[in-house]
Amino acid sequence: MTRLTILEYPDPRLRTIAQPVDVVDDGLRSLIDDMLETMYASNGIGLAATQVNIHRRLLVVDVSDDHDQPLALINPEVVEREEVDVTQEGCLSVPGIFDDVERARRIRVKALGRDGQPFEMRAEGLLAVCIQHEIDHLEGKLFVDYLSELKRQRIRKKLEKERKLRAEGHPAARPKAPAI
Ligand code: GNR
Ligand code: NI
Repeated sequence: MTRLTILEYPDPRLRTIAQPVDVVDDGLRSLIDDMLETMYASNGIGLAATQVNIHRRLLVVDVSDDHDQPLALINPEVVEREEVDVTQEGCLSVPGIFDDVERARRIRVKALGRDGQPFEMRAEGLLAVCIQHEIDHLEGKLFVDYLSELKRQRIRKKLEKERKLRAEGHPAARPKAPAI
């Protein structure tokens, strides 16, 4: 198992549109395990392959308190959306920033599992939000894209400043938990 490096906004690689996975093999399963390890180590509830600079349609989620409900979705597709809700979101690629985003409250998703078999699932609440947030990553989209241009500009400047300070050897205090 390997902990992977998470790209951070405004890294342009986060804007890459991921390509479909064509074979689910041991190499892909090993990547899934590395992504789960990386997600848990960062206290995240989801991680998209895009965030670790792998531009394939693959995401992992686990919204359980005990980190015992890992789920991998390969080539995921939202096939139904019901109701909308506003939730405060965070992102491991936009550390320390939290803001409200409107998304579907309930969804049906089609995907392949880590065994390569197609499945369909229903999700609601935080799990539904998280899956939509991760699928956005696969499209090169970040939650800050839903905020105003002014907010996004402020966030970009703040993160660029922190990055510069870190490069100079002044690590800015960084919240470990991205999420709620
Ligand atoms: O850990 C995360 N928490 C979170 C909280 C609210 C809405 C979405 C998320 S996803 C985020 C991890 C992440 O950045 N996944 O891409
Ligand atoms: Ni994210």
